[in-house]
Amino acid sequence: MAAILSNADFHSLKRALLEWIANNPQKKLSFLLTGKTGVGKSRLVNALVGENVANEGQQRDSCTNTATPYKVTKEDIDILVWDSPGLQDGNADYSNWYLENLKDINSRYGIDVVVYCLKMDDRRFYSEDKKAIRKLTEGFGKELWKKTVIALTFANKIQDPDEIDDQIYFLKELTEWERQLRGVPGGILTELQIDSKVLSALPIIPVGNYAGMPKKPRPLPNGDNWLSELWISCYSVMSDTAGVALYKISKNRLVFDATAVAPKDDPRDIPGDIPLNDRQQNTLWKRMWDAFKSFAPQFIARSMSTGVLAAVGVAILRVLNR
Ligand SMILES: Nc1nc2c(ncn2[C@@H]2O[C@H](COP(=O)(O)OP(=O)(O)O)[C@@H](O)[C@H]2O)c(=O)[nH]1
Ligand SMILES: [Mg+2]
Repeated sequence: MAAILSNADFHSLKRALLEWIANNPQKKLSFLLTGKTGVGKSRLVNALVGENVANEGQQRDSCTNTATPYKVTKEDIDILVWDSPGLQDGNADYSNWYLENLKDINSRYGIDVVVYCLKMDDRRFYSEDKKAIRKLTEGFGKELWKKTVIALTFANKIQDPDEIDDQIYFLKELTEWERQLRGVPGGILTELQIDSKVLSALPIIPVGNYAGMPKKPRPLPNGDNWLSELWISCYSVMSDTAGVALYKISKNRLVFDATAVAPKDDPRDIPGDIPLNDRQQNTLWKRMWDAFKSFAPQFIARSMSTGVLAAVGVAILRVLNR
């Protein structure tokens, strides 16, 4: 069988891709974390960024704090984390103030991804959260949901109270959250008339760190590695240039390992590895290739169909990661 891509082609494609990544114009990444105090925003963003950027367990209560982001620089990219618990505290004056503040941040710095945190083991979807979701939509427009990931935190704590089957119970709880968020009819986002395509693409990701759990690392009840899914979901909703910036700050942690499911790290630490399974690897390449291909017309022109390149793409990503 003839090789679909010659060695020389493979190497020049790899070089072109590396150069394109290195020349990515975006030098900052701006994350907005929102959700009630104590839902795990700080812990989640630390895991995502791979550094202790936000102080876990600490309350940033005063109004002045939202305007000051947590900051860290990685691979020459300034990472800004805006932490806004104030939208969900039920105080209408405050939440208006927070919203104006966020709009100001957005116009000055841009927000690359919004992570809306809800505590999965809460027995109910709080009206404060529903109000905050309405407010955010009024303030930023429906487009906001195109760059949002909904994180269901404390997912590792979900256990069947009847002790019959944790996995089934977990999937039932997940379905119930999905229904309350984007169910037709009845989901809050459906009520807000967010475009159905945007809604079906909106990632709703159970995430769970191990704090407070027995020290044994544990995957989610459905066996997923929550960090990998969170990472690829953020990558998927970001703009092309923001996605490359996220790839750059995470490159050393990405592991192209189809079999890895559960985080291996000490539960008390920020997880190191982000193992990507086959599906996640393909998602990464597909998005990256869509953004990159117009910079590599020579490869498309020379009898290499997009399909062929897509097939070798993951192989190239693996090589880049060595
Ligand atoms: N079991 C468990 N504990 C968590 C999780 N996320 C955060 N925590 C703990 O919950 C507390 C509050 O977390 P933090 O990130 O500070 O919440 P924030 O107020 O939303 O920023 C901390 O003690 C965390 O260690 C999670 O997913 N599972
Ligand atoms: Mg916090």
